[in-house]
Amino acid sequence: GKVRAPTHIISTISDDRGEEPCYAGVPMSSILEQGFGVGDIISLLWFKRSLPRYCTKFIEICIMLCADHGPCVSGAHNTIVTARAGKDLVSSLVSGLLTIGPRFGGAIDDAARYFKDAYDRGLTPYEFVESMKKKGIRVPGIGHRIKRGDNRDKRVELLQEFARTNFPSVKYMEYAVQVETYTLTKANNLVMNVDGAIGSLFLDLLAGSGMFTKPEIDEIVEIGYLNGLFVLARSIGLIGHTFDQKRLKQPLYRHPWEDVLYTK
Ligand code: Q5B
Repeated sequence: GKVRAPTHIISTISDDRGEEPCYAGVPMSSILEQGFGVGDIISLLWFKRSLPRYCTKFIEICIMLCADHGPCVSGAHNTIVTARAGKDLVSSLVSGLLTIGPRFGGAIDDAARYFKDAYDRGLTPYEFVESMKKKGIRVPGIGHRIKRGDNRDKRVELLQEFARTNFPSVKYMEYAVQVETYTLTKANNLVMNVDGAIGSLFLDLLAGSGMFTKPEIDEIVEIGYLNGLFVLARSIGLIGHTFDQKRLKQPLYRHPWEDVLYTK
């Protein structure tokens, strides 16, 4: 019989060998015929399944709300400086993306991991926050440089509002809100941030949609899919900042001496 030569790559999400490309087995023409949006495409390519409309809508809202947050945040700042140094689009984009991490935008996966672990183990918000403090770990998804208890992040409110109306259950989000209530008693800047809102709500999406088994949820949280939402979303804004600087013909950036403390 025929002997198949061993392959060097295994791929399970897409296939371009036929008449038309397929995402998770769904042909491109069917994707267009069914009016799929970017949330559906993410569902197919990241989760390898079609998710219900409220889930894909939630994914799209995350992308829209995280697309940009002004020129002063870490990612945009790097992109602007790089574009002004005369570098190309991809260099400017990746220099901004490289700032995404545990402090800036890349706390979604850890927020999901820690909120899930604490909620599933039945820790009270007090026990959770104080145990993190003992370990010297900042609670991912909590804290913001400019948002405060009396100046909440509108994006967080919008995500919560959507989920309260459309999700079957928001138990992880409610837990994160209780955590925030406790952290706010410690300091006024310890609000739930957009990473915390997405991290906790995605746990509710995974657990409540009935589309994932428990081992699948554990694997998604362990591998860490969710920072991908911020990376994808913020790329839109970072590309915009690159074009903006080029359009404005901005010169090489040099930080002013007056804004540096020179000391021994
Ligand atoms: N403290 C975000 O810190 C920030 C604490 C905490 C316990 C915490 C900090 C943090 C976790 C990571 C996270 C996502 C670095 C943020 C984002 C996207 C963005 C960005 C934008 C966009 C801010 C003052 C005191 C210290 C700290 C304590 C702070 N956070 N304790 N748990 N989580 N959060 N990141 O203001 O006793 O004085 O030593 O790491 O979720 O990135 O818009 O800018 O869309 O672009 O620099 O929204 O919260 O405060 O470092 O001076 O700390 O609070 O231990 O206590 P800050 P610090 P002490 S959303």
